[in-house]
Formats: sequence, structure tokens, C-alpha cells
Amino acid sequence: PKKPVKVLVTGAAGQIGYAIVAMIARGLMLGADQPVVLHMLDLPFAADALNGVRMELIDAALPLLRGVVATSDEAKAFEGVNVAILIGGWPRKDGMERKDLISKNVTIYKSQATALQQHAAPNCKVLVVANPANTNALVLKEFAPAIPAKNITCLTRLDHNRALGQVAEKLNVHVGDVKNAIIWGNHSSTQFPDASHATVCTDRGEMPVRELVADEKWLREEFVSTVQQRGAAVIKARKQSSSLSAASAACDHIRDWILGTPKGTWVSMGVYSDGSYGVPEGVFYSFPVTCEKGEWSIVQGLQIDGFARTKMDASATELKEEKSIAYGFL
Ligand code: NAX
Repeated sequence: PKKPVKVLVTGAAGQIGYAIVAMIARGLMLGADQPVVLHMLDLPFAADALNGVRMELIDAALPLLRGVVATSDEAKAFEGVNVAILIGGWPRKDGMERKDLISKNVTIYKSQATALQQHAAPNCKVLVVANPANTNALVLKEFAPAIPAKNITCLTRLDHNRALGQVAEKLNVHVGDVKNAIIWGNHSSTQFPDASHATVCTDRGEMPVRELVADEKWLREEFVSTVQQRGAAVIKARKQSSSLSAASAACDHIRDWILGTPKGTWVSMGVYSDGSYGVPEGVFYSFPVTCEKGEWSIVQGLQIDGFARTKMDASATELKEEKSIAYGFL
């Protein structure tokens, strides 16, 4: 029998937290044969709600779930964890400026970096979901220098999955047959969703999406803006932000990172830039990656045309701005 893996979910009393803990405890993140111990962190004011989530997990009688820790103490929450999903953060409220959002979250991620470095298992893998996700990941990296930068990532898989979904809808094919979309850049409206390398598995073999869509204007305009604006469209419809799709994407992200991406398939992950594709170093940027044996690597050698270049640079510029705002609060 496998030894249980300890998985931390912060912001576990929130919307995404509520959706993801059940997915993790049912094996959707680490596999159907991998027992887990869930560590759930939320703020003291949410302690009752968090305890309610703990009660429901017990009531769900989940065979893979070998223990639950529900706490508002960071040290206790990070103790010995192998995987950390950081969803807790200061929410964006109406009229709040980006600067204010960054400043509130810098404080939180600075403190969590300390807890991560002091208490987590040595090779802990970290996924930052809370916004501004790329910049929160950067703050975490800066204040947890003992943690290798490659162990810290941020979530752009939801945007990636949205891109696959839009292609599938457009071509009326199964989403499982579409692969190798790319999200470049920031998890924000400057992200560049790129389907120019994506393919669809058809009766005639693997076909480029570009050829099947045969509508460059759709790929450059409607597709890009629909994916960029999808989060806002869900809020408008649901009066609440995406949560089941975000939880599902976070499970996909960790599963592929730890168990590996299928041969010939890449996914999008926000990682610490090494300067690939002319992206500046020193920011967390979303790239196409493949994963093997628990390590991601950036897919190299893809052709970047002038259109893509402009979009990729614009998102990099925004990330550098966010970085300088965040550093102003450090
Ligand atoms: P909720 O407001 O429902 O939940 C957030 C929870 O975090 C709350 O229970 C809150 O008490 C808790 N929290 C706040 N500060 C904390 C701290 N210091 N330690 C522990 N817990 C803390 O938000 P939800 O809809 O679940 O979204 C969570 C975060 O995900 C937000 O920042 C949101 O912007 C971000 N998102 C990121 C996405 C991505 O693709 N990267 C997509 C979905 C989502 O919008």
C-alpha cells in the first residue's frame, strides 16, 4: 500500500476550496490508488465554515482520505506537506486598484513563504491559484529561498483548458481529442491564448487546428478574447467566479506535473522564466511544458510569428510592472 501524501489547500473554506477538497480526496489529483491526508487552512473568522467542510469530508466516507487537519495556524497547516495548493488570498473587490490587490497579497504570500520554507516537506510542490497568481508565486519564491524555484508554479491550466474547450466547440469535436493549445504570459486579461500549434485527433490522423478552423481572424480575435474574458463571462452569468473549473484545472496541473504529461502532449503552467522565447527572466510566466518524473520542462523550438511576439511581450511587460509594484511593498 502507498504511503499517504499530505496535501495542503489554503483558502479551503472558500468556493474553489470547497470544490477541490472532494476532488483530491477522490483521487482525481494524485491517482485512484494514492491515499491522502488533507491539510486545510483558512482565516480564523472562517473557522466554523472550515469545520463544516471537515465534517462533510468525514460524511462522504472517502476511502482514500486518511486524515484531515483543519486549522487557521500556518505552521500547523504547512507541517510536512508534499503538495501545497495556495488558493487563499485577498479577494479583488469592486473599485479596488491592482496596486492595492498586490499589496494585500504580498503580505499574505510573504508570511506563507516563511511557513512553507520552515515546515513543508523538503521537495514540496507548490501551486499558487490566488490572484494575482504569477506575482504571488514570485513573492513566495523570493521569501522561500531554500525552496527550489522549479518547485513553485502558478495556475494557468484553467485558461489552457478553456482554450481547448473553445476549439472543441468551434470544430464540434470532443475536447479530449484537442491538444497542445498554449497560454503565454500572465493569468490576466493580457494572457495570450495561442492555438496555432494545437492539433485535433481525427480519423485522418492528427490535424492542425489552424487548418481545420481555416479562419485566421477567428484564431487571432474571437478565440483570443473569448478565452481572455471567460472568467468575467462566468462571473456575469453565475454572479460568482469560476470554481469547479478552477478546482478541476488545479487537479490537472498537479496530476500532470507529478504523474507526467502523455507523450506528444504539452500543457500550460506558470513557471519561473529562464528566458526561453525571449521572455524576461525573473518573472513567473506561463509557457508550454511537458512533465516527466515530477519535473517540468519548457517546450523548445516553437515558431513565434510577429503577431504572437507582440502579444507575448505585452503580457511580459505587465508582469514586470506587477513585479515592480510588489517590490515596492517588500
Ligand atoms: P473565496 O473568496 O471563495 O475563497 C478564498 C478563501 O481564502 C476564503 O475562505 C478566505 O477566508 C481565505 N483566505 C484569505 N486569506 C487567507 C490567508 N491568508 N490564509 C488562508 N486563507 C485565506 O475565493 P475563490 O473563489 O475560492 O477564489 C480564490 C482565489 O483564486 C482568488 O484569489 C481568485 O482570484 C483566484 N482564482 C484564480 C484562478 C486561476 O486560474 N489562477 C481562477 C479562479 C479564481 O478566480
